[in-house]
Amino acid sequence: MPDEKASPAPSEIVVEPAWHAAWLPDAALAAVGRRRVAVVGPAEDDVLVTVFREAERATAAHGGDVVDPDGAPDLLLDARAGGDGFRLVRDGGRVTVAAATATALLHGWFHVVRLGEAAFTGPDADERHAPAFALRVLDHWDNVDVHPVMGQVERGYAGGSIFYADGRVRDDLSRVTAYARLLAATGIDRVCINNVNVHAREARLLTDDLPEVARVAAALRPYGVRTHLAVSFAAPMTLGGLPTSDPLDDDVRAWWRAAADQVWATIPDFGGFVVKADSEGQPGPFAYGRDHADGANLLADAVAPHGGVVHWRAFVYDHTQDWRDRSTDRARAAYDHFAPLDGRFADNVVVQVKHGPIDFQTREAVSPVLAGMPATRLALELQVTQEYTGQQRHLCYLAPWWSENLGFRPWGEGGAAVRDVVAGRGPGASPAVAATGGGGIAAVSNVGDDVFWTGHPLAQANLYAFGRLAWDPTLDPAAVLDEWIGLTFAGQDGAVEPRVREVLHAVLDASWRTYESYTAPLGVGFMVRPGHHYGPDVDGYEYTPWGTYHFADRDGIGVDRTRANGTGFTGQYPAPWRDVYEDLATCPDELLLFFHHVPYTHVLRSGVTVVQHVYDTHFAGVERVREAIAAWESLDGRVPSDVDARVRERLAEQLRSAVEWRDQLNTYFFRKSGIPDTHGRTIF
Ligand code: GCV
Repeated sequence: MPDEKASPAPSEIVVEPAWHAAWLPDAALAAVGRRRVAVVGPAEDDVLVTVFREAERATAAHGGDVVDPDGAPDLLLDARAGGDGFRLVRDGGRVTVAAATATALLHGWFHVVRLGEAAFTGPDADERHAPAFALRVLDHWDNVDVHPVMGQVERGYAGGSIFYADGRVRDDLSRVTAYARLLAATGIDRVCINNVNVHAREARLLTDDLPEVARVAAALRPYGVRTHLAVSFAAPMTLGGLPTSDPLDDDVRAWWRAAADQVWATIPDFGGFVVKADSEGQPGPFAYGRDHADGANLLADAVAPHGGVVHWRAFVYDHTQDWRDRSTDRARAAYDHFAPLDGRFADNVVVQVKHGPIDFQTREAVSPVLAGMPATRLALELQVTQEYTGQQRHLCYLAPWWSENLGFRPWGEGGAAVRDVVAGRGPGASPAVAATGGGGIAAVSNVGDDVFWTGHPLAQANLYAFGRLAWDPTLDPAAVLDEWIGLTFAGQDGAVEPRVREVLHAVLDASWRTYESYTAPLGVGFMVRPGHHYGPDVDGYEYTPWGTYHFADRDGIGVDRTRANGTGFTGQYPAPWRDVYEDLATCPDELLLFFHHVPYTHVLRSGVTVVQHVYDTHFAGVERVREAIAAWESLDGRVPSDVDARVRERLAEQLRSAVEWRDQLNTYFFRKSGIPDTHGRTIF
């Protein structure tokens, strides 16, 4: 056991052949595995035992050794230091990683793994590494039962849940621990294990099934990952038998306090609750004439004695709109509901805001809520699962998109960025927001019980990149991809064949823009098949209650969200964006149809008309997919055959689907406008 005098323990390492090793194949451990490694710290800490076992696993696979700290280790891992994160000191090729907690030490271990040989051969250094965000959460939209419409994992494209099977928590949770290991290697340390749409069965996780939740927590804990639950606002009624869930009712308050007490009595390191309230049919405070601060503070009060957090989602809008009503704008809804409540949320409430004002589209503006609540802890919510970005059948490396969102500066050049706001460092941040470090970041996971975890093997890169950007949002997405390639495709010597690296960059680096180019254009969004959201259907949502319209007619297309003539949404932004978006002349091309209704003949800043842009990008997008296929095929045996086969199958579907998108979109725009393609290409 690791203690002040660590010595190797008998190996209990289990090899997991049932699923793909993702970014932690043993080959990726080659550099550390060849060294002499020592671990010191409190032996009773479960996570320190994990660090020790990781060192054992690596050295057993690659011929190194786990040694006592006084046995001249090449790598000393020491959990007795102070400060946040971990400190890495390299002195003449000898590396010491020191941290105050075993979890931080584990993150330091994986940092060394990631660096490989460079960890030991680089110049002398003394570096401190700490995560940018205190809260780094993955949300699972997993149901215990298989939902008749949504399946087991809502918007899941990688099979069933890794947590549940046969209507209950799985007996064998070893895969959950393997998942926690992958997450720890990126720096993620919190997971919410059930869907924010909390159905009757899943609501019981909070009470009757708590011992089962405790088993999941125990499976995540060795890798320093804490468990959260999504709860139903109506739980006092549906589970507690009370006549109301009114947040100001004393019995309701007492019920939530007792429920929280029981949760923490069962799982002492439990993280907190996630709540989707008054949204898409979920219950909430509106039923009692209360607002979202009343609702969130009710739960915050219950979890506060335990140091718990409430992630309260800002995804609140009217999903029963009338398409004839041009004055209601879904994009406005979150700001209209939440910005007036700024300053009223308790210190342990995090308001979780989708990156865009609508719903995880391939392209939309950054949500103005992120700039409108300086006295509230805000979290940025991203979607790793590819609901609107190809459903893990299309290649779509999302890190460049997330990076744009994190780096967006709502107050203009020189001002704070979104990544500063959610770290509690936005302009005018209240002392409480600054002191807590803000609300951090959360994302919907893309993982299921598929052998490759993510359906498309290359969609693993998105999960990896989310974790890395959650740790350091300033990282370059291409560099993050390079890390992922280096780990995932490591050969036995720990190195990656140059051609493999080259092809993976070629097919992934720009894949988000490729996907954008053959789907909905210029920020207009949606145009997907209703319900499952896969494939094109330009008018699929046009006359529905969901509030996602493009207003195409024979002359033009787009949503007028200006203050001058439209819904006034542009006014929710601070300067300069409120004016940049308002003015056709300055609005960025890629968001033009998000903010303006324009004629098809409108000339973009790029110099081409809107309709010609649609034709050009849709033809080009399909060509990019063909190039990706050719590049992948050129690998010819350089990647494992199971990965190769799955990727080829997905690429074939991507091409089929991209052609369908191209032809439907081009034909739609041609039929509406009657304007031919200037290059005379085939439009049906
Ligand atoms: C979990 C979108 C998705 C829903 C999801 C919702 C949300 O509307 O289509 O499946 O529900 O977002 O984020 O709550």
